[in-house]
Amino acid sequence: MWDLEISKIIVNGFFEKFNDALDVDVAIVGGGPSALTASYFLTKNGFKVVIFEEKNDPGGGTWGGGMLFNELVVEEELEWMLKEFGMNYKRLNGFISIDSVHFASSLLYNTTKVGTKIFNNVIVEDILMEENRLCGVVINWAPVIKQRLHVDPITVKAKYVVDGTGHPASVVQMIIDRNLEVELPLDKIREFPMNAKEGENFVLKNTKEVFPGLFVMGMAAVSVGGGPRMGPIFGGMLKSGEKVANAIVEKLSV
Ligand code: 48F
Repeated sequence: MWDLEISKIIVNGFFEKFNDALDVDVAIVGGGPSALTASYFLTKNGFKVVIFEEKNDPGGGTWGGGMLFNELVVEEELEWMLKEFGMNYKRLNGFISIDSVHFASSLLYNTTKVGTKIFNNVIVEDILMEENRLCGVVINWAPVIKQRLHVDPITVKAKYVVDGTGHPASVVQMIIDRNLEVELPLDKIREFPMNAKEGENFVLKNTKEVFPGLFVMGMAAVSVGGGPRMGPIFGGMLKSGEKVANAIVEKLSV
């Protein structure tokens, strides 16, 4: 019977992937552009990477371009990475213009093609710690949390965790909420008004390990460091993801 066969294929396929994702080299929280870039380079280097994304559609803030005009901008110096991802684009006055749907789907295609596992509709609701170091994440189905169902989560072990949750920097916030000491220059997580050029420099500078076992990247790195937002220019997100990947590759290779 086809219907039963289809169900079995789905259930078995899912649990084979999921079982393998319970103990990984790197767990990335959030599936935005920095996460998709970081995971691509990490997986390509032979590490086991999982992304947990609370929404149905990973890609974060990429799909809508600027103000729903579905086009976005990247700095010209990142042309090499767009070529690596096989993207189509136009060069214009020192910038690159890309269709945002093409950009999002290319990032998703490339990272899943090299072997990154993405679990959508899964929320990271807490952190897993051992001897004052992050060693994993606590996950649940996003609808469980949204519907306030009283259901316990499960845990995933990771050598490194990366906060790619964007503006709220949710994983760093979980550490702060538990009164653990985290490298934070301001009184709380917050970003400053828009300034594309400064924001793009800031995101790269502040992409780093902020707590043992935890890196921040993308907009999370900006809000944790208190830098300016940059709007619909995405080169900083790509560079931030690549920087995290290089830093973790170096650490895991010793
Ligand atoms: O914000 P987001 O796109 O991450 P990013 O890589 O990129 C930022 C840009 O999109 C944009 C910008 C560029 O100039 O300013 O904002 O920093 O995506 C973050 C993703 O994390 C998910 C959220 O649904 C989004 O898709 N997310 C947030 N918290 C959690 C989470 C969580 N606790 N568990 C799972 N996913």
